[in-house]
Amino acid sequence: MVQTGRDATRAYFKGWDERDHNSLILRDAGEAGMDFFGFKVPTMRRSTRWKPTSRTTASPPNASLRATCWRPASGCASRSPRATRSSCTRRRRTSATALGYFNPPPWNAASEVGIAPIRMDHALIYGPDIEKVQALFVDVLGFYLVEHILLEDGVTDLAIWLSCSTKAHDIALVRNEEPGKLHHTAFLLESWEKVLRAADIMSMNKVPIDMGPTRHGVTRGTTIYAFDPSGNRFETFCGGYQSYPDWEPITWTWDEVGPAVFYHDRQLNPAFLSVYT
Ligand code: M3P
Ligand code: FE
Repeated sequence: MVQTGRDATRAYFKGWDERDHNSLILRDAGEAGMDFFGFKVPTMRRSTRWKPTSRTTASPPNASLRATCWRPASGCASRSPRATRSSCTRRRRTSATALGYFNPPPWNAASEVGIAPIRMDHALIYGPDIEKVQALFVDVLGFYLVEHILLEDGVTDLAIWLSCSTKAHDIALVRNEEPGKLHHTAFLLESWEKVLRAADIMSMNKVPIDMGPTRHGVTRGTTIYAFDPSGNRFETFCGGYQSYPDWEPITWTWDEVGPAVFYHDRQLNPAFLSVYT
């Protein structure tokens, strides 16, 4: 990634084709994990009253709502250093891109350095109450369900994929007893070839690969998971399709959970599910 700044406690980065000042902030901490994950909104308007819909739970997601805060575009300070939280950010000041804003070439040297993801793509978080988090994201933040995997009972969700754009997902959630955990953050690559090239670069640099290169059934995305030196899992991902807000969600049943997550192996790797930060 391109480093775009540094201060006493933080380092700022972005993918080579991102226009904001940064999409990733790293800070020194005693443990791995994520402070917050931000979504852009068109205007800095406060969300109004909670209104449950038939598509979500009837009770307000108070705990989740409390965990969401609005912040001005310039303010990146986190109130709680460890909780996994989301924030909504208005468009930041336009920042320099590698290619510029006038008559740009399709790529340049910056887009060839290292794995060189285009941009931040999504995060996958773990927690116990998927229904309430889904209600928050759908009814309050305006996301829509793209895909979900059902548990053995055929009714309850094991995992959900939500989008606030035409990307196959902007955030995903997996049910887990322990709340407030990060499974991975994902960075977007242009093609399957770039995913393979990423695996080569990881091996050249002895980066511990967790899974892949392979393909997800869910989203049809191609993927590698690896760990950074702090122990956070990251994904280099090439998206499989585009989705739309009026899209009928895709359902994966429990008997097909293996190929839903890893289409070629057709089975889940227990360490993949149980290691999170
Ligand atoms: C993805 C994705 C899990 C599934 C992960 C899927 C943790 O990361 O990008 O679709 O079960
Ligand atoms: Fe992912």
